[in-house]
Amino acid sequence: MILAVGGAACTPKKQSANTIAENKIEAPQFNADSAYTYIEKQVDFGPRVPNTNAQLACADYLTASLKRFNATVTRQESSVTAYNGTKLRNINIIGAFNPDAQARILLFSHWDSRPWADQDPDPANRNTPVMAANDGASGVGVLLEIARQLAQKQPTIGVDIIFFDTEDYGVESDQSPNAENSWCLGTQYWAHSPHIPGYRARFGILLDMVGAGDATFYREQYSDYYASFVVNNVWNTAAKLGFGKYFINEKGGAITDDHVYINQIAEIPSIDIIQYNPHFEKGFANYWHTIHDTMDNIDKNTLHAVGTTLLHVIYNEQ
Ligand code: AHN
Ligand code: ZN
Repeated sequence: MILAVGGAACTPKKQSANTIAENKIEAPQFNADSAYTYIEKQVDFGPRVPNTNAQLACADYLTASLKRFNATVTRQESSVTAYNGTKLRNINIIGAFNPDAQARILLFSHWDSRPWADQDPDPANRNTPVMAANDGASGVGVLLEIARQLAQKQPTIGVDIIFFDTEDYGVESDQSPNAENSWCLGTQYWAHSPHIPGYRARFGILLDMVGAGDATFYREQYSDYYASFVVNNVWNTAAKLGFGKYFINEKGGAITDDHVYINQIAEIPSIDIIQYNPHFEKGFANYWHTIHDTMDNIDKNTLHAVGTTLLHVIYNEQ
């Protein structure tokens, strides 16, 4: 009963409105304005496409932000090879909170922008990079606000936040014979070569496209296959907090995303909170991978629902 307020009958002390009964820990308040600003800040660099100056500028911003929130920061830079043979500068940015704690949670999002708006209805736009306000920046913005909260109140458990690069350089199987494993290159690199050899976490949570007003998050199928206990935890927490209109407790799509490699290669049970509606033709929103993935679609209510749910999951982990 996460939101029950007030103490047991024998507790004379007045409790604050935020106090959570039944041994639940108090979670700090997620500030959606702050998360929104962190998204806007990334978008202001322009598309964060690998091998561009915007990539470098945004990497510096993300690194500096995590440092400002007192994380122990590792910037993991490498070269990865895209499906078409292009060498991509990959920059994974890792922030460790409570780094000495043995028990850890891993939170992650991709921060790169897709180089081509190949789903745009207008063929003239299909070589234009995506601004990636939702598909990239939204998850990072929520995690930066969580980082700010972690700096203010240390949870019992250790938390690692990873911003993965070069997620969105992939193609579908009808586009290239090399399409397999063409997505999530930064995550694949890290899963093979984690910043700490033998890195372990109790579980992982990926945020992907978590900022749009029309968002619904169904139970993604790889998440349920590898980590149903985490899906249950997150969706139950959201329901108790009153966010059931976003977190739909029904089967969603099976989506090849960063969490698949964290499950399969790093073997950390991990889930994907991703905007996907199995009742829509494309599943993804109609602005997905178009030039219309801009701040116009970002809604603070959705950021609030996702961020608040995550904070409760983090602070209730013993
Ligand atoms: C596929 O469409 C195969 N995967 C989607 C992963 C993704 C792209 N998430 C955001 N952009
Ligand atoms: Zn994408």
